[in-house]
Amino acid sequence: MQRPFYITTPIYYVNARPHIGHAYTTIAADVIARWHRLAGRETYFLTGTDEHGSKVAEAAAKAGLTEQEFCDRTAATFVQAWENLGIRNNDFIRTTSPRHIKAVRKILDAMRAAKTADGQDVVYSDYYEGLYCTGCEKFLTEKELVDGKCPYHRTEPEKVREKNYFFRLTAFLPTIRARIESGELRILPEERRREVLGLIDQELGDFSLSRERVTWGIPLTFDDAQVAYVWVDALSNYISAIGYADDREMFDKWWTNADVVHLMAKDILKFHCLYWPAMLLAAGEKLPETLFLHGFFTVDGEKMSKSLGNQIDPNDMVAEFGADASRYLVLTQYPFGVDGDIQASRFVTQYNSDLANDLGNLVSRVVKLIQAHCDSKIPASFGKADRLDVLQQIAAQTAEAAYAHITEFRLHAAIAEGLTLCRATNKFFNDTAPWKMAKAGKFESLDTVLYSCCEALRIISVVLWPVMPAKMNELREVFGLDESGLTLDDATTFGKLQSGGEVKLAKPLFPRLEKKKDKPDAGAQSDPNDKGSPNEDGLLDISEFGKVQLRVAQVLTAEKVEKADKLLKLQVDLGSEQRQIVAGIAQHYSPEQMVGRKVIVVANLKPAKIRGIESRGMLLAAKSKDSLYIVTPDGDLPPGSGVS
Ligand code: ME8
Repeated sequence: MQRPFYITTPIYYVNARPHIGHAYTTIAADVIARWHRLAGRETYFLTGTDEHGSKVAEAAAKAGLTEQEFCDRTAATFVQAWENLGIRNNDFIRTTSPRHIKAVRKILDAMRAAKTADGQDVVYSDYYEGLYCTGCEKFLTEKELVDGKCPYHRTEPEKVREKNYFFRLTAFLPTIRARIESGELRILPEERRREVLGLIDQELGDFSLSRERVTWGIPLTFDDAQVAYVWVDALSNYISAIGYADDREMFDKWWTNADVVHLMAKDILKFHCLYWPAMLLAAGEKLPETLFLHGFFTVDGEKMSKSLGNQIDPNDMVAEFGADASRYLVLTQYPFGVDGDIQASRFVTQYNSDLANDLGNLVSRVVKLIQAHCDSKIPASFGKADRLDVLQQIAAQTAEAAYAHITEFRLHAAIAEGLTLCRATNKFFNDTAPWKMAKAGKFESLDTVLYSCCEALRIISVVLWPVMPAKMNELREVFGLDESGLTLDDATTFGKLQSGGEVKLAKPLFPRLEKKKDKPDAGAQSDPNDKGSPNEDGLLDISEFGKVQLRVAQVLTAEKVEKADKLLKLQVDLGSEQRQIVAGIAQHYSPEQMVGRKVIVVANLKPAKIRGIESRGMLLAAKSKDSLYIVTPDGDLPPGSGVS
């Protein structure tokens, strides 16, 4: 009997709405959990929200809400986002819930009572003086600062001196090192393991486990003037959700006797790989088996940030691609474990090629032939067909190979196994050309080929189910199958599909998506209420770009357009002529700011009417979600000068 499998994601801060970074880890954990369930392993999957700390209190005050109201509101957006993405977590833990608070108080008591091997108190009181960044919820060292500021939040940390309780981390580091080196505590990937061992070598100090100045937190059991440090509070979620406070049976099942995996990105390595194991050792509990720290990704080459406006909202992705394709797209941008970059402009092309074409189209073609030549019933196999051996071989090993990847956290490789089988089935279908068999009256061969395609698709429906559960259920329904036969075992033999059942496909599995047309952006021809969209290919022929005439122009007059709060009407001097341009920039520039300014204009556009006003040209502007900046030549050029 395999031990039960318990997998967690970080619990996400509630001071931001869910973004694609949170979705990435949560989808990955869901895929891993679903695979283990397919393999028949008892599995528990936990996610949740991290709701205490001064950052949350500040955000709540800003929003004019009590802390709890604020937490309730944001936690609900996470619950909803995960539901929209088809995440099947067993539980959702919130750090403001009574069961969590109870568990934190219990672990605090356990740590307070603990002694180190040489008889010292694990928890001791002392003064702490340091530079505290509320953004990070942590003290920063002078070394970490850049120009005196926090490198992440670009704010100056506060100088703070307060009485704190400290946790004697240093006493546990040798044990943690030994457990990591023996493999008892697996830290993956290898690069992260080395990083942790390197941190231990740096002779880290003890950490402070309480805060005097913070009020939105869990009061210490032994000093209610202090609250638990947010990381002590947050890390405890992994056990508070599974009965640590008052359900030992549940706790033993999912912790003491389970295979525990914490999944996260590498940003929170120190807390998980050192603080958390030390806390558990102090409390006399076993350590998690595995910590997997995947990479951090950028979006279009830039770090994701609210201020840059480049955070992708998973709900927007679901609206555009559906839950399953979103899950697929998010996980297939780069290998799981390393750092990567996500370019939303590639999503439509990839969706069309992998899902609409390779998979969806294959299903439609197979079903069409079955409807035309097999009375809409799954045909019988007559055992032999050209090239069938190759397909059978690939198909029979796909599921086990994919699961083996999953056990080593190679999610991209597991998904690729499914796609490889899909492409092999396409090749088999194209090479054997069953439509020709039908014409030639070779019905046994036709039946065998079509049966084999159905069977390969059945296996694909299992292998890709963890990443695209709803769509793979739809695929199974085509052959009259439901979730009951959905097991790893079922996918390891070729030939299990019963003949004779009805085949029906109501609508294409993955309808092709149209690439969005490039819409004009902030300039005159655009409707400023339109969000605009990038060119999905991202690639333009040089000759196409050469058609665009860009000119330097000088703004002569500017005025607001009545009843259109985003529009300015500009008269511009283009050197050889004067023109009127209506531009969607009024929320970023006042008429006064525009007069006299040199701008770059797209000069060879057909005249357009915007709110009934003629506009002949567009202004170039750089923009992110909330900001817009007019592009101005870096030098004093006369109006009419060319731009290349
Ligand atoms: O750190 N690339 O919460 P958080 C990959 N509350 N993953 C990303 C990502 C990106 N660009 N951005 C975010 C916290 N993530 C604490 C955790 S746990 C006891 C407490 C994911 O809201 C990734 O999983 O800042 C990362 O570790 C997590 O979001 C950080 O979420």
